[in-house]
Amino acid sequence: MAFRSDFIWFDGGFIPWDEAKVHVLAHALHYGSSIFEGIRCYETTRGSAVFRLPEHIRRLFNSAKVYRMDLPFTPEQVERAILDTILKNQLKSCYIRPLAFRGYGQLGVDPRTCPVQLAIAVWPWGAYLGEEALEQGVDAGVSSWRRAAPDTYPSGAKAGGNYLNSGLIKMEALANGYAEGIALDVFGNVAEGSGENLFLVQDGALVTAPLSNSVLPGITRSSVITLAQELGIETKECVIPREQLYLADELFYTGTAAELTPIRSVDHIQIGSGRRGPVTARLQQAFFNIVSGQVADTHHWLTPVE
Ligand code: PPE
Repeated sequence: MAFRSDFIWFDGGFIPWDEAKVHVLAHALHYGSSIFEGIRCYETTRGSAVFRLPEHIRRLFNSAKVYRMDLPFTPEQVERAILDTILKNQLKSCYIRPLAFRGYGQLGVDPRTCPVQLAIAVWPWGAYLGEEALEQGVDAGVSSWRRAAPDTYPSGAKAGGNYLNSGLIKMEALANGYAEGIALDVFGNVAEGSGENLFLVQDGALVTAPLSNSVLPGITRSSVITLAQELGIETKECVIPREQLYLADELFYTGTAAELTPIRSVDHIQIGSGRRGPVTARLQQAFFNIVSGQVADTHHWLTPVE
């Protein structure tokens, strides 16, 4: 389906999709001063529901706090606006993109006099790396571009500017024939994909990089850790040297857009059996069972749209 819907929520009200425009001198266009979220709304057996909405809103406000950005709405207002935007566009399932940015005011690096604006768009978005990737897995390559050092662009804040780096990683991966890249951190240890966290399965245990290795505190990441613990799978957050990627039994990406996508090769080296492994399959199943409403939402991860 097309990348659009009918209405965008912009600074407190709805406007038609095609009218959601900004001035070319908006601060964010020049200096990357935006923060955003990516959220999914699923069609469950009991109606549409948003996955981990309060956690995404909290991360949005956390990103704003890091960048000293005062959002002109409360978390409750943003939550209501997101649900209203889904309803207004009459979508049963969709991707949700709240975006806050420094708008048109004074130009120059100091953003303090620029108004902070907030927009919410929703549109249908299928499998991020392709429908068959969820089953077959994707080919990935370690990027020559590193994630930013912790004291440069903080990876704990989901800021627009961070995605200049993600774009370099993604474009290089595609140019090299991979579906996605894997970025190392400034010390050469494994960080994450251009828009996904990364998990290894090694000797039955689940391993992912700690937040100190330049990764986004992914909400899918935290959900997968919870699900693994419930399934009795040992989980560890520890520093992952590059070669451990090749030696893993299973590898997969997690993210709101990517959900749980297996990785079948890294740098043309086959991972495990070269197809989705059993631990990945179990976790995928547990995840999709919840977001489809097929099992009870015991974690209270779903916010009904109506
Ligand atoms: N790392 C990065 C760099 C990242 O952008 C995402 C989400 C994640 C990890 C996973 O976080 P979470 O969604 O909370 O599990 N990437 C978003 C944007 C993707 C895009 O192409 O735009 C997303 O998945 O919504």
